[in-house]
Order: sequence, then structure tokens, then C-alpha cells
Amino acid sequence: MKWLDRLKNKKVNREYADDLLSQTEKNIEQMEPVNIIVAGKTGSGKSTLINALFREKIAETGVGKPITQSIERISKSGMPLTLYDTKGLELTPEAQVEVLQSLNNLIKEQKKKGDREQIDLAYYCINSNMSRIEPFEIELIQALAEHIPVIIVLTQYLGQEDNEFVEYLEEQQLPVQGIVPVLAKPYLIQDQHYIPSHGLQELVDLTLATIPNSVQRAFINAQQIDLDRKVKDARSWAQKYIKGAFGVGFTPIPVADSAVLIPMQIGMLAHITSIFGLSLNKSQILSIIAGIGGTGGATAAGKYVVGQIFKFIPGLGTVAGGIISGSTASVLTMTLAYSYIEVLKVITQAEIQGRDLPLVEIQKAMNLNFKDQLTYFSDLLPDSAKRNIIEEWKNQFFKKK
Ligand SMILES: Nc1nc2c(ncn2[C@@H]2O[C@H](COP(=O)(O)OP(=O)(O)O)[C@@H](O)[C@H]2O)c(=O)[nH]1
Ligand SMILES: [Mg+2]
Repeated sequence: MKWLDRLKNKKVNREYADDLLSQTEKNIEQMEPVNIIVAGKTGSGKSTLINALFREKIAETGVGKPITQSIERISKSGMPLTLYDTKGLELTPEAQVEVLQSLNNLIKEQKKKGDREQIDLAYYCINSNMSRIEPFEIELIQALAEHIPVIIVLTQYLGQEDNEFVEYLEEQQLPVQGIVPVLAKPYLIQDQHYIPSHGLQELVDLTLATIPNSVQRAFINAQQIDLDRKVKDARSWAQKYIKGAFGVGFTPIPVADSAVLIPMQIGMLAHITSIFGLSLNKSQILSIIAGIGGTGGATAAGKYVVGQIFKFIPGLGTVAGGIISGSTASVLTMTLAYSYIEVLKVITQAEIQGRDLPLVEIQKAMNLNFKDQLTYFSDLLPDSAKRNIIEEWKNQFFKKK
């Protein structure tokens, strides 16, 4: 267990991990959550859809709270998402009326409570193998659509032969944003033969095109289908943030003073984690930090680079205290941000496949990514002297391991 020794060794500061976790939590609490009604008959596939679409099998692992006879509120701490699951639609006409009234009340009540509470969207689930929609379901969809956008999810959709039902539904001209055929979970035909899941990406796209801007970030966090979207969002936030923090030019940064750079980098990583949406634990974070060499690797890198710049560029050495130019600090911090994002993606992919990524693998992934991204970003540095210094540092730094 060499990696564990390395983590125990004082090179990795555990407080960084605590800070990162608590700041991530705080960021998520401040995010405006996305609130979605998931309606449809029992057995239509609501829970299966929810577990496939969102992180952490939330239909199973989330906290369910019955708020009326027919509506259950599902949420989970660390996820900026509230789901309202319905039941009883397949029962008596009385029960159906109860569902409709409860949903109407819910929408009104939540709206009164303000932006954070109001319902943003409804998914109405219909089992595509039923090949029919009841008048009552049409009534319910119309009632919902008077207040909020509705997407029809045609669940358990196996393929072409169901197209007639899609056409039929489209002909009904229901007041919905769209009808999306989905197979949320692979379908076992026989032995080892599966129909792969499909349609979830289309559902994510239509959802993002439908919900208000203020809850886009929460939805991107909570969903687990479009990882590239998470990467893209996290990257573009990091770019803006780093530009803002360091300026594009040559604002001097006192890197020798890690009291400035480390909290800033921890804050940045926490923000990235909250955009991406991943419940990391402390040991995972420690592995990530260890992967770039311990004490907030980018800062260690910064000190080294500054030292070398002093050596190689006459004149700069006269600056007291150790100062790094804004552009070099940007490059190192951007490297940190981008490699961290890539590692979050790797961890998420493993999690979706039900694999627990060993900590040493996380550490290796971070190490590799940091190296690659550094090459990429240092090419953006304005002068070749700095590029060479970073390249030389990289060679030494990664050789040691
Ligand atoms: N293979 C597969 N089975 C599904 C899918 N959706 C639903 N099912 C099955 O249909 C049954 C009812 O699904 P469930 O999600 O519990 O429906 P709910 O009552 O609406 O929450 C379960 O046995 C699911 O495994 C799907 O996309 N793929
Ligand atoms: Mg269910």
C-alpha cells in the first residue's frame, strides 16, 4: 500500500480535502435546484428512467417523502434536484382525479414558494408496449401543460415496430415539448443478447432546451448521461475564472506565498466539482491531490518555475519575494483545472459502470492528465523561455515518481 503511505506522509495536506468537500457542498446548496414531476402509471418505468438519467440511482438511494396520497417527493443531499413521483394513475377514476388535483395544487403551491421551489418541468411516462394512451392521461397531460412544460417519455421502447404508436401520439397534437422514445435500461432478449439502452441523450437535449437558464447548471450536475456537457461547462467556467483571477497579461502573483494560491485553487476545484456533479469522498480527493505531487501540485510547480525563471532570465531575479507572471500562473492553474475535470470524468464513467475506481488508479489518472495538459497549456505561454522551463520542470518532476 505505497500510495497510502504517501497519503499519510505530510506531503498531502488533509485540510485541503476537507475544504474542498465543504466548499463543494456549499456551492451546491447555493445552486438553484431543478424540480421535476415524473408522472405516469405504475409499471410504466418511472423509477427505471430516474435511475438511468440521474446520478447515484436516486430513485433507490434518495430520501422519499410522501406529500400526498399520490405524490412522493424524492431528493438527496448533494444533488440539486427534486423529483415528484406519482402513483395511483392506473387505479380507479377517483384515484386518477386525486392525482390530477394533487399535481395541480403542488404546482401552484411550489410556485408561491419562489424560484428555488417551483416546478420546472414534467416528464409524462407512457409504456410504449401498451400502444395506447387513455383519455384520462391526455387530460392529465393537458392539465400539466397549462402550467409547466411537459415532455412525453415513451418508455421501454424496443425499436421500429412501435413507430405507429409514436405517429399516433404525434397526431394527437398534445401541448408538449416533444415525445421521446427511450429504453432506459438495456433489454434482455435471451441469454446474453441485449437491446442497448437508447434515447436518454435525446431526452437530456430536449430537457436542456426546455428548462429555464437558471436551472440548467443543476440539471447538468444531476444527470449522468451527457458527461461531455459536464466537461464543457466546467472547462468554460474554469477559463473565465482563471482569466478573471490572473488577468490575461502579466499581473504579478506572489506564488512563493502559497497562502494566496492554494485557497484560490481549492475554491476553483470545489466549484468545478459542483458544476460537474460528483460526490467525491475524502480519500478520492486525497488521491487526486497526491496525483499531482502533494502540496497542491500546481503551487509546487509554480514555485519551481519561478525559481527557474529567476535563474534564466536576467533582471527578473531582482524582484523580491518570488513573483510569477499572470500568464504562467494561468497556465499552471488551467492545467490543474483541466486535468481535474478529466479525472472527474474517469471517476464518473467508472461509477456509472458500477465500478469502484481504486484510489491508486485515480492518482495515476491525475498524474497522467496533469502531465499531458501541462504540455498543451505551456505551448500557450507567450515566450519560449518559460515554455522550456516548464518542460524541464515537468521532466524532473515526473521522473522522480
Ligand atoms: N429492460 C428494461 N426494463 C424496464 C425499463 N423501464 C422499465 N422496465 C421494467 O419495467 C418494470 C417497471 O419499471 P419501474 O421503473 O419500476 O416503473 P414505475 O412503477 O413507473 O416506477 C420493472 O420491472 C423494470 O425493470 C427499461 O428501460 N428497460
Ligand atoms: Mg416507481
